[in-house]
Amino acid sequence: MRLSVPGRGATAAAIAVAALLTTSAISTAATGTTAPTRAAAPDIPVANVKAHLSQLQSIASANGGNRAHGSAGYKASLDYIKGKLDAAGYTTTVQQFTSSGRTGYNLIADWPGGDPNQVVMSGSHLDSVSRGAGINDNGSGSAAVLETALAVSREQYKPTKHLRFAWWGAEELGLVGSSYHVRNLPAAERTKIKGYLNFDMIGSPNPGYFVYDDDPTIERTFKNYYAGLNIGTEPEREGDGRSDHTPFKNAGVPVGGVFTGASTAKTSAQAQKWGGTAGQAFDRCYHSSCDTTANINNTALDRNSDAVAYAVWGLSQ
Ligand code: DTR
Ligand code: CA
Ligand code: ZN
Ligand code: ZN
Repeated sequence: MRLSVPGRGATAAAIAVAALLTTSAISTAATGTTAPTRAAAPDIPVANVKAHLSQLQSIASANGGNRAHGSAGYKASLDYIKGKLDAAGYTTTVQQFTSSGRTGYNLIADWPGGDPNQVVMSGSHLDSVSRGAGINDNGSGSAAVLETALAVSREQYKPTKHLRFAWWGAEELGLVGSSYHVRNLPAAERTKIKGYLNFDMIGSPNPGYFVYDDDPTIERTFKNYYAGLNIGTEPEREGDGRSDHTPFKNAGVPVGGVFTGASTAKTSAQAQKWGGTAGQAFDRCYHSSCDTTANINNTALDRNSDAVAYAVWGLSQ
């Protein structure tokens, strides 16, 4: 679901304009001056996102069925993501912590370049609950953020701001990894983060399209993306403060994100607006053993993966 600047009806002229817009500046023939322009976000291939989900599923299956904090499945998930990022030219850092007597890890990946005093950060928790593989919660966010980071590398994107990506450990134990990270950030580093975008459950099988109503600029960015697809969104209300954006928000960092719903039932008004099944949970496999690769709505995953890229591009230039 590419949302190109000229609109989705791709005429030859629109394609030509889109091509021009990917350059850093265009000269205006009339005045001879140059106007700064914005690079269009790429269409994230949902097949690539799904391939990462298959890998996370295989990792869980080979390690007792889950990717929970302190397990071999968690560490293997982290190594998988880190390997892809290292090969793509990221500077990666593994941050270790202890929770409930077990070692946990956050993975931080910096894309070299951009203004170090203006950081745009995107993150997802990588741990599952112990009951299952955690493919919607939260392989979905983890894979979409990974594929967006890989798209940055493929395009050799040179944003004005500095891009950072994160995969958090032990979210399911109470936002442990992200809280540890924020607590250990020096104040000077914290204030450089101009926005933190969170992606936790973005491919629910009976999806809703929820946008966090936190920072107005970030919220507007996601709403614009959905407006371009003609999809009405709703503010995220299923337990505000229940994911890794909360420690950032509490530290004064502007936050935002999207979410497709957990155990709350879809109303009939929502089913009319978004399709799917009224009276049924957005994710009937939430925190269950059936949260496997079968527990993903491809359309929602595709739209939200593209929303990640749209926001990362849009907020970094
Ligand atoms: N943090 C969740 C599920 C969850 C519930 N409400 C929200 C709102 C926004 C993102 C996520 C969630 C979990 O990992 O279980
Ligand atoms: Ca896509
Ligand atoms: Zn969860
Ligand atoms: Zn989650």
